[in-house]
Amino acid sequence: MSRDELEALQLQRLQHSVQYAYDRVPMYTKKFDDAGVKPSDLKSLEDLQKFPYTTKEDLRQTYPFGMFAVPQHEVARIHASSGTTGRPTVVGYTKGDLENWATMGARSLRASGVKPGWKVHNAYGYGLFTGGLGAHSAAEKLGCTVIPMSGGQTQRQLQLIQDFEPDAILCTPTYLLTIMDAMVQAGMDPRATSIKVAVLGAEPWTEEMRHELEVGMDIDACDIYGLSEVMGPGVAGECVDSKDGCTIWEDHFRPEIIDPITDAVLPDGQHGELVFTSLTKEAMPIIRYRTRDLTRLLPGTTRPSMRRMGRISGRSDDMIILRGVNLFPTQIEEIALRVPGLSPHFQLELTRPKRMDELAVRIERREEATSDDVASAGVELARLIKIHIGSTCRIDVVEPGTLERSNGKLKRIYDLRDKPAV
Ligand code: DLL
Repeated sequence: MSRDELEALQLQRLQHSVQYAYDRVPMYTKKFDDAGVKPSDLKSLEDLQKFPYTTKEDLRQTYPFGMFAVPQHEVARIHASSGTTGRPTVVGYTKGDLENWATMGARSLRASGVKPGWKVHNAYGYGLFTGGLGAHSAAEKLGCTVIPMSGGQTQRQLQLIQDFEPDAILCTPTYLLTIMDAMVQAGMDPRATSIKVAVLGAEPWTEEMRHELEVGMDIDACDIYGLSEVMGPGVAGECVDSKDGCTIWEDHFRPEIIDPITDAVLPDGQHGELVFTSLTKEAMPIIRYRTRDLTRLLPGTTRPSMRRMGRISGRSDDMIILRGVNLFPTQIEEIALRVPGLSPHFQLELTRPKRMDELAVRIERREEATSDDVASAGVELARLIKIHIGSTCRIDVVEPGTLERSNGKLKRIYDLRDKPAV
């Protein structure tokens, strides 16, 4: 399909999706009416800019099922994301939505080098989190044998990897590092397992981490992106041949990049906040959803008609301003991976004990770190952060596995600066 053909399809689907949302979801009816726009105003793809954004707050206000566009008996499945505060965000899928999701997930896995007939070890968490069941259906749809291990129980993961000999593993990138470290600890050679491909997502990661996993495990490691509000894993997937960012499945989603401060739409190539509009969703159509994820749109390569997204560099709500210096947690990760003995599992704690902001980095040591490594690691990390970011901070090196995780993800930032002192 050429780009022109794809855009013609997008416009046709977009017109339907916007009309459908307006007719069936009172929140959209009101939002469009308040903004003075009608679905019939959408005559070109650019006209989408006339429509208002949807935010996580809109989803919270319609909790639990107010965003659904079909009667409950047509909702085949519900997922929810916990979020950091307050009510969870609830999402629903019709049978048709689940079918499309599995198809896009299968496409993502296939692009990343997973092949039909392979054994796939799925270590994304099962349950309300979209990762486990989303990746499961994707692998099943592709024709793989799925091992639904879920997250956690690292020793058991090692045993099943040894005994079942999977060809691919699906999990968060930091969890694969935990698995790799645990293998070394257990005397296994991580380069000698049956795993050839890892499809990793659900949290930001870096090229440094890709390199470490690929070399450390002798695998191809590819990225997969998604979010519950839009669908789940498989909104975009990375191609193993190019490893140049995730291709967005633009026959089902229309992406935009906006300036998170002015809300203006930015041209391709510029960095900003990613916004998605669903083109085919039935249970919960989503119009111009502000993901808060920061990235940019790039031209298609392996799939020329569909655009890619760059790596997520951070979230617009995750940027820390520390004594005037802008800082994203991924910058700390890049630096931490250069220090022997340190893992990329860390949390940032911001306080303002007197009048100055203070940053503390709590970071887990590697399982295999020597006592010499640990002694010098904190000092070295503080030194590198000072050189590369310009900020002074306190480092606490903690034991492996001690920082709290949810769905395999760490809560990266504790901003206690505006909280009253206790
Ligand atoms: O994390 C869905 C998912 C599961 C994607 C498994 C990939 C693999 P949520 O829990 O709703 O859904 O979290 C969505 O996670 O807005 C991003 O901030 C982040 N995220 C997801 N994938 C990536 C990625 C799932 N590949 C939020 N790179 C998103 C960076 C990612 N961040």
